[in-house]
Amino acid sequence: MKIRLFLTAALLAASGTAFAAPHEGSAFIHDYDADHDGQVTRAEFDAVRTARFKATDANGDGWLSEDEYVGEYQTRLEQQLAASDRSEEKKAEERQRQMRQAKVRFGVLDKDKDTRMSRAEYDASGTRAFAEQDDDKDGVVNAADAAATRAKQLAAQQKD
Ligand SMILES: [Ca+2]
Ligand SMILES: [Ca+2]
Ligand SMILES: [Ca+2]
Repeated sequence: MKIRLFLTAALLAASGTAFAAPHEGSAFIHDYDADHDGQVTRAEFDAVRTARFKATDANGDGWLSEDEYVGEYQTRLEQQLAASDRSEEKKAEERQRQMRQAKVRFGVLDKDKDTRMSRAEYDASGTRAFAEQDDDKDGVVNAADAAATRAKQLAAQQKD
């Protein structure tokens, strides 16, 4: 709990956009569009990722432990859930699902399985996330990219 409080404070300091209500489906643009022009350049994305890595690395040792990684994710998830108009029951389901996925994700990203994530492993995950969002691969994520990505994710969810 202490770590979460610390992270919340750190994130508030790092990002003024953290508490605005994200429109479902454009959370990526909401999170990374620092100059609020409605699109996310790779430079904007990298700047937020750098700040986030620092905020996530609660003990400042240059590595992310699973607790640090999952704790930072949960802080952001709770903000998204708080801004969502879904029922409490749906939110509880979503929270459980997302937290499980966050742990799985940490395990996948920690490629050499030394139970800590290096900056290089973190950056590789960022590069993949950006590429996934940038549907037309022009190096900028705009509303059309976000809508296309969202449609694909929904289709994938309906499959399982
Ligand atoms: Ca922008
Ligand atoms: Ca650390
Ligand atoms: Ca694009």
